[in-house]
Amino acid sequence: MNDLTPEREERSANLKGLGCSRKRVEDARFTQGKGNYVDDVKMPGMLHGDFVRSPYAHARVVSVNKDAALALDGVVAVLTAEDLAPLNLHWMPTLAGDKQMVLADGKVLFQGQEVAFVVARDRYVAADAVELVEVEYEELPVLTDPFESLKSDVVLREDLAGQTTGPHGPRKHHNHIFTWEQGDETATNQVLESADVVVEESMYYHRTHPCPLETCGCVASMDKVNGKLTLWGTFQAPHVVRTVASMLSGIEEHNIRVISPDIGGGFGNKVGVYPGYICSIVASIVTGQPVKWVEDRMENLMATAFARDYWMTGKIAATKEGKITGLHCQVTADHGGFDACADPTKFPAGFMNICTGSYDIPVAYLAVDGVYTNKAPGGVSYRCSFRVTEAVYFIERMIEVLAIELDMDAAELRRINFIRKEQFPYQSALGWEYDSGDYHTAWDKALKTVDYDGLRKEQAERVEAFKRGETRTLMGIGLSFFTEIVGAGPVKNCDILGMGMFDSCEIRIHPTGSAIARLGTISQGQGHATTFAQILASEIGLSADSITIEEGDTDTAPYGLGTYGSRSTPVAGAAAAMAGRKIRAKAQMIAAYLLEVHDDDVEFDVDRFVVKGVPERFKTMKDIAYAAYNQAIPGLELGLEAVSYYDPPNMTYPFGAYVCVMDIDVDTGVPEIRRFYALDDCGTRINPMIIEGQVHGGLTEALAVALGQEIAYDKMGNVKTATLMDFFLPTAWEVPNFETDHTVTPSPHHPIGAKGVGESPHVGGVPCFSNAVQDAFRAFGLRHTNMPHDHWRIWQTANDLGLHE
Ligand code: PCD
Repeated sequence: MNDLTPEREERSANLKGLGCSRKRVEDARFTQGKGNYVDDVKMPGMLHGDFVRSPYAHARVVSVNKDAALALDGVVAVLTAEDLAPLNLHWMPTLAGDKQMVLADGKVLFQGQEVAFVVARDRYVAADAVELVEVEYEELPVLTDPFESLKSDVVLREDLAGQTTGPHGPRKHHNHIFTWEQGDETATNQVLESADVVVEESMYYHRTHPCPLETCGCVASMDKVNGKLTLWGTFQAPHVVRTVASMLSGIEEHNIRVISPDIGGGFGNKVGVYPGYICSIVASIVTGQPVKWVEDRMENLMATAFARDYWMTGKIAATKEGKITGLHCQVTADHGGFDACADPTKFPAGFMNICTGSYDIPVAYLAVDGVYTNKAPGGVSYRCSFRVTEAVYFIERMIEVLAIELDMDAAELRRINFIRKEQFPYQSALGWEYDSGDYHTAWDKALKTVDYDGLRKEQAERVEAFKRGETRTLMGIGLSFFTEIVGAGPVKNCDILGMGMFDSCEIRIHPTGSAIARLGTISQGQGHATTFAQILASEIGLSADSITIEEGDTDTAPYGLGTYGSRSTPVAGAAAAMAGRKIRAKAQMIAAYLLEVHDDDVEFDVDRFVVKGVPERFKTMKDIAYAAYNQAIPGLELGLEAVSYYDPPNMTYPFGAYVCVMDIDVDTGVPEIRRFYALDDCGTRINPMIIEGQVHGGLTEALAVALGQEIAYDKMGNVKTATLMDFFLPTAWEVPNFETDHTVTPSPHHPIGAKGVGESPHVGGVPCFSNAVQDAFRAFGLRHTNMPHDHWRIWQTANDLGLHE
């Protein structure tokens, strides 16, 4: 913007538009405890629901006795599957085309499964009554391992017995869900057979959980007088919830109002539809009173959407010089008791087929088998776009393993295989079109900043010192280069439950030159109220401070598919820019009329329209807004409003280069992160400060997943990590200082060139932390060891390598 005269520069700065590190407008209420979360919704006569949950991972429900619970003072109702069956609500459709029990119908399939729903005067009475419901179970054999499940005679889903085809094609076994194949298997196998070098590696991306600070919950309020159902909830996709609620309940969609108030973190956990929502709605319809259901932490960890649980085997082929020639990837995906994965319909394994990563790999093949086990359903993209984190972890580990096999430097191996700048838009072997990228520039900048060569030298010296017995710490240099794929749509490729994945923005300019804009997305902490106003400020020339952003109320917001998969900027952000341009187009006509010149003789200049070549003749956007309501202009309607429903032509492909330097104490297994450098390229940057916050948050969650966070089960299907005593949630204590950096490669198809960024640091961070741990032991013969790298497992790795002798 250095072409601006000082005066224009000042006007431009006043807008607080694109590129401004504008302070988050939502923080005024958050930092003062004035946020309005679901649990803050309190209504007269409101009842409280709580679940009776199964202690067993697999059991027949022989009987449920509600008598003692119903006898407790304050208990209003106890619902079981039998009560829901006449309404046909004892099962519900999942986002993956499967169906899921709302309340146990004859059997339970995972520990923590919902068996009965108690409704009581207050939360405490409800909890007491839960204890009084007597359920008789008959235990069944438990399958927690997907490979065993595929061989077992035990039929997990009796409701599907005999069905040889599912929503995603043929089923090979009664516990098999689908096989999803992408790419050319024959060609890939041919390359693997004739290649100079082929390495094979198997890895497990463990089951974990998004664990937002606020758990999932809702308040359902059925007004029997006007027939209107209002549902407040922790929903990442409020409009989708409204449509599903309408389809399930038969209540017409205009009579359902879904409100997502402030949300205390989503991370994919709040995309799916949970039994608690259905039960609360039914309970409110039955009792005629509002019903609140908010799960506790243990319920959240045990029963709501898990993430990952992918067993991945890769084969990578290369020339002796390290040029990759082919990639084969076979995945066994543990989906738990019901296939409730949140993915676009045509992608039963999400965007796992971006597993060729940032590399120019001519042929590739991917096959994913989905399998039922006795674990919780879900399968959400915890801070990644539909399984991208699995894909990126897979390829970034395969690269490391190939580097070991070739005895090559892993940074150099990446460099010679990167997709080159001039190859964009790039067609990947598994069917994606990467919109833009400049990987070499980013990589060189990253390596130079951290003095990569110096680090390798230091590492080699450390290895020698260790061998001489002078030190007991090893140094790991973790590298990762990732490409994300965010912004689903386009509608022709991506839908959820048949609803195309577009998004929307509606703007209304007020006469005094301020505005309200509503979008189909919903912030869960990302700061949309701050950043969407910035996009609009630059488009329409009104200060971001004069623009209110509203999301999450289906009675007022235009239809949208919600916020997950970093899609808000690529899709709703684009809708905002497009709606802004419509406003500008009308404003141009108004300005021309007011200035008494032809439409083509005025041009937009930051916050005004000026007569071309006569900058002193202008009308500001404020003048124009006023005129739009108060001046009868021939041929123009009054008012200044616009709406855009945006169907993106493609997804956006943000990328980044990360380096982690770690010192590992071989005797305790404790890793000390010395340095973490993250370079992100998300195209045009809307708010650098918010981006930095997003990167810090995503890296923190990456650290968690790589270094300890997991949902672990024992053989009986007991969840071993159902409290924050056992489930690792990092705090300031564990989190290192993160250094952030960037390059800017705009998206060629996005109206303002922006790509998503919220998930990137997680996607790139997990392999970076993991590679650092593994790299520390490379000199001692380690090829691969599975995450999470908690202290005990790191110690075990050192022990297995004989480093404790
Ligand atoms: N941005 C800027 N620039 C650019 C891009 C972006 O500035 N270029 C910014 C925006 O505006 C916002 C943010 O940043 O505010 C983000 O964005 P994105 O990327 O677009 O995204 P979104 O859609 O909005 O969001 C979503 C994401 C996700 S997906 C996740 S997980 C996470 C993240 O986001 N989550 C969260 N981040 C966050 N943060 C917070 N605080 N919280 C939360 O919860 Mo998924 O799928 O759901 O799993």
